[in-house]
Amino acid sequence: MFFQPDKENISIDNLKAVQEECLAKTIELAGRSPYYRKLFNKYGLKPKIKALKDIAKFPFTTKEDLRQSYPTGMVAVPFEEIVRMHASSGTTGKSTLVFHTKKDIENWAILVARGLYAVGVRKTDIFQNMMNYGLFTGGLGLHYGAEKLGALVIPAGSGNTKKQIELWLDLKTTVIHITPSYLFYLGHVIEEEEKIPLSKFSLKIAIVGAEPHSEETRRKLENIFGIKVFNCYGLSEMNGPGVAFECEYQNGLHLWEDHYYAEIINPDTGEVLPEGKEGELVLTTLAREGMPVIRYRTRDITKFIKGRCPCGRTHRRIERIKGRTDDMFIVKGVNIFPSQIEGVLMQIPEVDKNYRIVIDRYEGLDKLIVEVEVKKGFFDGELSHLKAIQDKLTNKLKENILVTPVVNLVEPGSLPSSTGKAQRVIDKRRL
Ligand code: DLL
Repeated sequence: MFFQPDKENISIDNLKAVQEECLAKTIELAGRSPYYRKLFNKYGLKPKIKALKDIAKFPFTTKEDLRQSYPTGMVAVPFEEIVRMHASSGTTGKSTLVFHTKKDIENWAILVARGLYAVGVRKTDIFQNMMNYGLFTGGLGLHYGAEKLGALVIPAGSGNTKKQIELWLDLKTTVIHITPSYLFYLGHVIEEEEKIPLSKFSLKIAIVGAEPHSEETRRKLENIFGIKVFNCYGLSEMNGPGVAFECEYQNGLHLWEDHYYAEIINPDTGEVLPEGKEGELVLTTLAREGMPVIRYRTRDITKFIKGRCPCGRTHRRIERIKGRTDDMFIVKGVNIFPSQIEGVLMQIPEVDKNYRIVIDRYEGLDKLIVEVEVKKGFFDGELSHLKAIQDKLTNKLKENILVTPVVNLVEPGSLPSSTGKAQRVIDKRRL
């Protein structure tokens, strides 16, 4: 049993009091790191706050600031207190490093265990962790959380798909942790290559995260595997997975507010938005010792869901991440998030498990190409059948994104697949 009612169902007033106390400690501690000490001096800020609203005096921290303080400029405790380091999975520039004390690792495991329990994982479960172990936080983060809960953890890592399936069958895995794109790929290999009936698997739950995905994708994965799929959000700068987790109601992700102070801002102006408005999530660590981070701009777009969750947890829920401010692309002047395209595709029964978005420019005009894998049965040699699917997809996409795409239908398994975070958008205008 891993449920902390005194913390998870805490009254709003008490939660605010906890946040105020922890925020004061965090600001004081952050002032001991070389990066924040210099920053506070520059702005004439005292590392002290009296009330939660005082956080507004402090500037945002960005990915670039983390890079500038590479490697250890934000560490706030004597270095011998640090027991673990992780890094972000960024593909450009220097990685951003995050350092943890023993207590930080323990707290992170507790938050993950809370989330796992909330979606129904128990001590009796066999938990196969299909995320990459190493600098990436998806492997060790969920590993420690699932162990804390008492489940049997199989540290399978990502990739090596045939071995994964073998372990999955032989050990009667009941819960997996995986990216949504890898789960689609696994489904393809099981059905089309290994031809194993899904009834042979004991799977009940998949925890998915690490990349944006739509509600339609969740439903499609649930139908393919006959399981429940739950969303887990996090980022390495804030430990990793487990910042926010769905509960059994699948209606938003509870953000653990005793460990993170959350704000939603207008990404263009930095203005803090009223509750319920969509914008960029900004997070402050409230209990981290090794590397406190103040007002970190996640670049993730979401909003708070108003009202209480029937599960009784009082920590506010965020909507699933719509995308990242830097994932949004503009075609013919229209702003589009890949998740909008995914949401349309995954509702259409003829669509199989993978797709890709290519943006190009011909004779000065933007062209949006959507490549879609179509289920095998529809490649029956009748061109008119394919044309009908193509027209349906083009019209549905146009209704939703207001741009007419070129839809290319391809056979299942023909688009590049991923065992980690998928790269779905190729913007040739930037190449
Ligand atoms: O992806 C941590 C993680 C691992 C989360 C496993 C969940 C599960 P980073 O590599 O630092 O850390 O990437 C963080 O990934 O800012 C989001 O843009 C995106 N992301 C993470 N989880 C979700 C999610 C991990 N559930 C970045 N939905 C974040 C949408 C997500 N996007």
